[in-house]
Amino acid sequence: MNFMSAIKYPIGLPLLIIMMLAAIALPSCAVEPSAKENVTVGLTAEDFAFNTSNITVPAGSHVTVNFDNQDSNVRHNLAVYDSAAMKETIFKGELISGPKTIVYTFDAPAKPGTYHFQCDPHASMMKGEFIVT
Ligand SMILES: [Cu+2]
Repeated sequence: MNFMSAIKYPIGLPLLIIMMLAAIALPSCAVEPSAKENVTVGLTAEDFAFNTSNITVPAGSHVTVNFDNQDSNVRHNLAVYDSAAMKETIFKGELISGPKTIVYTFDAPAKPGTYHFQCDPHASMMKGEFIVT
């Protein structure tokens, strides 16, 4: 063993360990999803009706819904399901009694498609398409 290899080894081993750790850590950083798109939607409930019959958001976006319930002493909410059959719940907002506003936040489905939104207590009257593009 010459002088140089005796010197290199104690320096080289920690460096090798650092490089191995970096190799393990870096790919997991690389697959992190890019920053979510933020979307803000206004939704009003008045006279047992929503002010819109469709809400469109980008796939996987972070959705903020400014919900305004204008019906005095009536509880409304926003809930999003895979379909009107409600097999899969995407988001179920807290019921609020009007007149009151609430801010709901949730993530849109990653898969584009036409989903369903409604007010849970009045689903037959208050409903629409939740479209993910
Ligand atoms: Cu309602």
